[in-house]
Amino acid sequence: MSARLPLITGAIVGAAMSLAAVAAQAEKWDMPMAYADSNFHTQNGKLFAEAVTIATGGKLEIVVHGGGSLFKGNQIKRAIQTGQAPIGERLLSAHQNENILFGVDSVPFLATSFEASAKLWKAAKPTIEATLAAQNLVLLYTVPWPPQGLYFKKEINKVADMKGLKFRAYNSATARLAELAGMQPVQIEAAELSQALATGVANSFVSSGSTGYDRKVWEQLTHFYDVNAWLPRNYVFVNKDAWDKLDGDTRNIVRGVALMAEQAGTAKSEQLANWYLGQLAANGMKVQPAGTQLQAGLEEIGATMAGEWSVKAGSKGQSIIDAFKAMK
Ligand code: PCA
Repeated sequence: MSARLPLITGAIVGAAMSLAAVAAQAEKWDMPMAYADSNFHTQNGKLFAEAVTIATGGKLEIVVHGGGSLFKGNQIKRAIQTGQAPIGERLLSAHQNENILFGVDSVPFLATSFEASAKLWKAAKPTIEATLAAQNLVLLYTVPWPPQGLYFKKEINKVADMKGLKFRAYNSATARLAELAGMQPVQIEAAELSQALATGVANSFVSSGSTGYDRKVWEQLTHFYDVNAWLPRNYVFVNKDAWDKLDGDTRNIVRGVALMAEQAGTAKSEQLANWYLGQLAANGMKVQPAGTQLQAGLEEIGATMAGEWSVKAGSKGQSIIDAFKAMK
């Protein structure tokens, strides 16, 4: 009996030591996200975080901070690159002014449905992933916003009717669209959109039904034109140094959960797209397709922008477009 005691004691001490080792390795990652807590991207990000925490047995705990509460949208990429936060989510095309390739999903009328958006992403992903890797960032997953349409405070029948409006932009492509339509662009994060509309800083914008719904824009605006111009993506990414500190098993778990988050988030976006438009209408907005003249004018602007994008994006951009077109 007594001879076995040291063995048992040894086992207990051993177990306690390995528990202590696990506790010492446990990591907590803060994850800044730019959009409202109620937004579907943020909800999806929270599920991703929770699933990682569960699947790693608490070894890696991810805590989401939505609504730009930890870092504002336009600060998130820098915060991750400099290691102020290990993981975050941002609108990919917001970095188009830094590298034109990041704007591949915001070329008007290039990919106008969920199906086309998935193909375009498949064509672009290797290049985007490599571009991020060169910036010390690891791409985890992306989810598209529903198709982009135009919001106004009056009826718009042709591009000329937009002249002089103050147009809220969320990246350089949307600012360029404003310029080409004779409007004044003003860069505003979704988190500040309601206030910008209420104070008259902006009186029009392009976005999904999702953001119109999140920001209750029916309180100021009256018309939505459902033009399906493009489907921009949010992406979730990790600082490479933080990533390299994880052990191989944990990295595999994060990769697996990210894959499911991409599928779930994309399905949600598609499921909700028309529901959001229904909500805009239920709250009094006139939701309709663009008339023929407006559509033709927008397509002309789109063609100009696609040409400008191609010139700037050079051969890397051309390979993406060629790969995308070959999938059709
Ligand atoms: N909502 C975001 C980006 C695209 C979208 O649908 C926004 O308006 O900021």
